[in-house]
Order: sequence, then structure tokens, then C-alpha cells
Amino acid sequence: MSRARPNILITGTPGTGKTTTSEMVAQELGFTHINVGDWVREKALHSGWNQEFECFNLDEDKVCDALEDPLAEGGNVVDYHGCDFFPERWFDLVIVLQTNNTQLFDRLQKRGYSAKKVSENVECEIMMVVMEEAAESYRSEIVKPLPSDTTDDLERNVATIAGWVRGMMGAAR
Ligand code: DAT
Repeated sequence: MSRARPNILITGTPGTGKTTTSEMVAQELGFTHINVGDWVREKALHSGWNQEFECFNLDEDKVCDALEDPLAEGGNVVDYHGCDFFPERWFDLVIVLQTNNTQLFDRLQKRGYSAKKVSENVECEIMMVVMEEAAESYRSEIVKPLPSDTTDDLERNVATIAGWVRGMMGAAR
């Protein structure tokens, strides 16, 4: 590892708990949480609103340019529902959060998503789209799926991820 502190990517279908988990992991480790979706909106790293998919059209080059310096430093928890356009070298650990259909459906409905957007995302989770994307984009040794159905899962995942990261930092010394 060329960085003093690793970078972690926490990915998964919207609603699986990326932001909640990332915040807690960052807090636990003293890392920086980067919510890519927020950056896209706040820093206009997009090419306009996509009416059909009800989201911004991501400008992947702009996103990667914005992330390059902080990621070179290390010590980041990056949170995004896609993962195939980031340079592979950025991440030392890639977590894929997974949630069962009923829980995910409820969470997305509570978020106020349209019926279409809820079902598209639940389908995406059933088809394991993000898991496959991660498996195709990163070395299998660093890609770790974790269940994120309950608050017990959440707490266990934070402890597990923090343990893995501490292990990496210990091994790098
Ligand atoms: P994401 O960032 O993947 O879209 P989130 O962190 O915003 O997801 O979480 C969506 C909602 O679900 C939010 O109200 C918190 C809740 N949640 C997240 N992870 C959970 C878990 N493991 N158990 C129960 N609720 C969870």
C-alpha cells in the first residue's frame, strides 16, 4: 500500500445503508467520509438532470478529477452506488452492502422515491448489479459483501470494517 492510510469504498444499491455505515466507519477510524452523490450535486459534477432515471447524469471525468487529490492522501471512506469508473488503484477495500427486498422496498418508499424508482432499485438489488460491477472492477480479495438488513448488522459491519482497516494499517507498519 503506497498510502499511509487506506481508502475504503462502500458501495451498494441506494437504500442499503452506505451513507449511514460510511459515517460511522469514518467516525470510528477518524477517516473522511466522501458522499459522492452529495459532491455531484454540490460541486455540479454532472451534465444535467436525467428525467427518465430521476437522477443527475454523472460526469465521470469531473468526479474522478475532484476525488484524485483526497484519494491520493488516503484515509477516506467513499460512498457511492456505482463503482466501475473509479481507478482501481484508489481502493484498498471495497464493501458491497446488501439488503433483502422487503427492507429495501420500505426504506426507499420512506425516502419518497416514485414507485418506478423504488422497483428499479429493488430489481437492481435482486439482480446483484452492484455486486457484479464490484467483482468485475476490483481484485476479488478486496471485495467484501456484507448484509445490511438490521441495526445489529449495521453495528457489526462498522466493527468488522474498522477491524479490517486497522489490520491493514498494522500490516503496513
Ligand atoms: P444509502 O446511502 O445506501 O442510500 P442510507 O444510509 O441513506 O442508505 O440508509 C437508508 C435508510 O435505511 C436510512 O433511514 C437508514 C436506514 N438503514 C441503513 N442501514 C440500515 C441497517 N443495517 N438496518 C436498519 N436500517 C438501516
